[in-house]
Amino acid sequence: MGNLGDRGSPVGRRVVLGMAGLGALGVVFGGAASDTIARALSAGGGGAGGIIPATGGFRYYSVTSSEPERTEKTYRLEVGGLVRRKRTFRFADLQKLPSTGLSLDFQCVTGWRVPHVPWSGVRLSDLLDRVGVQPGAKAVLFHSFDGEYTESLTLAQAMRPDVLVATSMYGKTVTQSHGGPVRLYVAPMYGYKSLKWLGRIEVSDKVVPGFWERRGYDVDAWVGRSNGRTDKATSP
Ligand SMILES: Nc1nc2c(c(=O)[nH]1)N[C@H]1C(S)=C(S)[C@@H](COP(=O)(O)O)O[C@H]1N2
Ligand SMILES: [Mo]
Repeated sequence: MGNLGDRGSPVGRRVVLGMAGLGALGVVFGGAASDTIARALSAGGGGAGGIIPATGGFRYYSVTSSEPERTEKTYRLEVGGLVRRKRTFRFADLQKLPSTGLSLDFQCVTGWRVPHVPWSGVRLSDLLDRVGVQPGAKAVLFHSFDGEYTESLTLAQAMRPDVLVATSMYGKTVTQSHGGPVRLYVAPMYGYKSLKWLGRIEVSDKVVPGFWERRGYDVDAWVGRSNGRTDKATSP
């Protein structure tokens, strides 16, 4: 994976139009390039070692054709919208906040599931408490610094204890391919809610359907209770 720059061209739209022609149901992703990267990672070439096994493990997904790069040093998380105090958090600022660990399954709506993934980071609720949520706030919107991907949660969902602004996965800083250095982990919902390369959080008066939700996936993405699927829940 080379130095591809900050923003790639979005491939999602093109791929989805192709899928519509097939009448298929399933999350589609960055196509051949992503498969190649996933194989490279599973072979250990991406420095991810054994954490992305060839089968039964994470698949690498991105709707952009290149990966955005932010290091622990250059990373910034902006938190704004309907908050009392707008703030920008550096990686080191996040590390100073109370840390929460969760070890729960990660399930993609296409069917793959990774058991017992150890995550840690700052609870989204703790972060929101720091900035103060204004009356009238009903939702939290997330923007990826890949420039394309978006997600949102209702405020009640965002305040759940199993929703993390994740800084670590398998005991190390979240890798670039997995959306590091900071991504969202929404434990009780399908993987598409767990936005990678988290750059901005905006507290809002309404939910805005995210990237895949504008393309047909459920906005309330509870594992086993949405998208017509019957998977076992990933979080109590
Ligand atoms: N920015 C961004 N976040 C994203 C995605 C994406 O394409 N771009 N894909 C989502 C989907 S569908 C899944 S299943 C997970 C995959 O996470 P992984 O690439 O770490 O396996 O990321 C989610 N977050
Ligand atoms: Mo997914």
